[in-house]
Amino acid sequence: MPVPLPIFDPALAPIRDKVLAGERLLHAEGLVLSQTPDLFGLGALANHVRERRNGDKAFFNINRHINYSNVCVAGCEFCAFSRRPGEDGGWTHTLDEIFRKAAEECPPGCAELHVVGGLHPDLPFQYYLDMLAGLRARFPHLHLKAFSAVEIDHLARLSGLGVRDTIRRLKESGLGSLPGGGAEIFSEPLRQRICGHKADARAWLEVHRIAHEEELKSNATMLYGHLESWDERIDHLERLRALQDQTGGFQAFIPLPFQTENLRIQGLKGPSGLTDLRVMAVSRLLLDNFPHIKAYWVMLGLKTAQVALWFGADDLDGTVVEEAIGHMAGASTPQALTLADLERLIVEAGRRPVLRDTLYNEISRSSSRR
Ligand code: V47
Ligand code: SF4
Repeated sequence: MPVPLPIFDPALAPIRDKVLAGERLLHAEGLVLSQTPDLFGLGALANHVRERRNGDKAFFNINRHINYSNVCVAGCEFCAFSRRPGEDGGWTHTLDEIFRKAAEECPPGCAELHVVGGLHPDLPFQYYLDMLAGLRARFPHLHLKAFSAVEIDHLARLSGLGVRDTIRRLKESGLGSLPGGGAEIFSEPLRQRICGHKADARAWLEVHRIAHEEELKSNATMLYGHLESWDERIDHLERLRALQDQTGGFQAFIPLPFQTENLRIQGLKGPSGLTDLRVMAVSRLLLDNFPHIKAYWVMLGLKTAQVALWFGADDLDGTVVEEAIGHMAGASTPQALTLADLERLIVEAGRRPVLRDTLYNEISRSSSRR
């Protein structure tokens, strides 16, 4: 006898039955979810899946972001972070500056460096290898989650090695996993319109496939709230789900709400809080083979991230420390949260805080206080 979940939209009833039976939802059912006026019914379905997978846990980690350079040749319409080569406001850190940031500006108990940057036209491949090797030698306890699929695609062209050998060389130098950035929206015409000068959907997915084959875990994102339709959002989730069926290498999906300030593309409002929750819930329901859904507090805002823990999300990301991509585009959240801040947000939301490492191993609080 299925457990009744509180829904009032009759259109959700057959979907509820499938969710309770653990059956896969189809594109058309995703569209029903996207349109239902019953936001709480949708949330209850997503929460059911979230609790079936992760109970009442809400994961978080102690990490630091490092952006080695914002110089980028891609010129994506939605990016406030990047600068063209030679343009005012561009920066490229030396390796010593990167090592100093890792040495001096990591919170106590830090377990992860999240390292990403623009598509720099002429930093040599050796810079990236030396960065990883230097970080690994100095901070062997830190997991290096670095370089989005778009950067790897760029490095593969720059080095002439191809994607697989590029990933192998990076892994030999210390790469621990790939972050999920650069996925944006896979729909070909829209991707062409907003970020046509970087890896296309096929290339993004191929980098992750190869990374998984090379035994690296990775994350996936979707940028939403700009020009995309629900049809395109669901198509994006389905392409991720299909790859995950084949490789099982994705850990977390992170929906990224569009931040609207200082962009080439203008006049867009970005998603409402209700859209944020709806996208979170639909993602949890469609991505039935993803272990985790992350409510990235930097871009969602702290309040929405808390509520999202009841709409499918089971992770808040981490302490972050220094963030440029969202904040240069107008994110109004703090630069950093402490461990205590994250725990308080989670407890206040009625969930159980669980400190994790990048690969979702649980870390006891006492061992994190080094
Ligand atoms: O790749 C760029 C996106 C990404 C905007 O893997 C924007 O654990 C919103 O990928 N509005 C970087 N988003 C962030 C990212 C990420 C963050 C936290 C955790 C993980 C993970 C990954 O932000 C970029 C791009 O897709 N982005 N501009 C903007 N205006
Ligand atoms: Fe460059 Fe990434 Fe910004 Fe696009 S989103 S312009 S690839 S830094």
